[in-house]
Amino acid sequence: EGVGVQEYTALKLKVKEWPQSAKKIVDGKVPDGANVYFIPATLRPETMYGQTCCFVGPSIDYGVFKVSDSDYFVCSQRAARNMSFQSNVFPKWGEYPQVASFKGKDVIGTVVNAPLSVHTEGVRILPMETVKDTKGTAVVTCVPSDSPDDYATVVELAKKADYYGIQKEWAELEIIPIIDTPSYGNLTAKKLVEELKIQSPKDTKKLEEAKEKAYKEGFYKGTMIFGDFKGKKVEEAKALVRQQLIDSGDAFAYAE
Ligand code: A2H
Repeated sequence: EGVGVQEYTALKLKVKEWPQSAKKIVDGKVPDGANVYFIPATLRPETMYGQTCCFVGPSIDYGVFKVSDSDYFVCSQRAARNMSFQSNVFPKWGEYPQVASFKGKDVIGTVVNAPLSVHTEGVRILPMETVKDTKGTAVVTCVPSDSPDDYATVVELAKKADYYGIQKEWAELEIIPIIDTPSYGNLTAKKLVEELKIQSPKDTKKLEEAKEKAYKEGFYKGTMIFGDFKGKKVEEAKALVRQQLIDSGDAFAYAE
């Protein structure tokens, strides 16, 4: 935002199962047996234990980009281009071969594996109307315990599952406490959404306030109560979880 660089952690969520309707997107374009990953960009890698789904913008254009013979990434074309000028993703500088394209709404219901998430059975790709295609990768992983936007969105999706064309239970995976904070307890986002009486993901002004409060409180005063760095301050755990994800090959640095 503004001047300076945003240092994201780009996470690799491997597709386990495409819905029938999405199979044609990759059929004949991605070789059988190759891995396809949705790539959300996050500023809160220490919260990845609590992923319950992953969001795409339903009307946003996405691409499938070839990284190697065995690995393909899903993100916005803008993000793929940016990645091609960072040395850690594509083999050739400035090249980001695109093999397929689709709209977010075409892949709703896809099951992906979310690294570190307690939901090891996989999580669903779901729609989020407020995803912007002008920042990050236009893929947003959902951590409703700590992100007010994510919490408000899963509540909305479960409430109007039919309208969004999803199964209600896809939006209702268990939300586990990951970080304890002095002011908002261990489900910071839920607490703030309720306290500020946020009714929907479209309450943008209140959500902005909630986001600000959650971020400050979580980052500066939070303590990990889950995972390998349980007991450590969030300020310290953030870099440790990020490095662990990068070392295991489940994430990479992405800046813009
Ligand atoms: B964060 P910044 Cl737990 N459109 O990750 C909308 N939101 C986007 C996005 C896009 N194109 N790309 C990334 N984001 C979200 C975790 C998280 C995040 C938690 C708490 C707060 C939080 C789980 N979602 O962000 O505008 C992503 O959600 C609040 C700032 O580039 C990413 O980190 O500063 C964050 O917004 C990036 O926001």
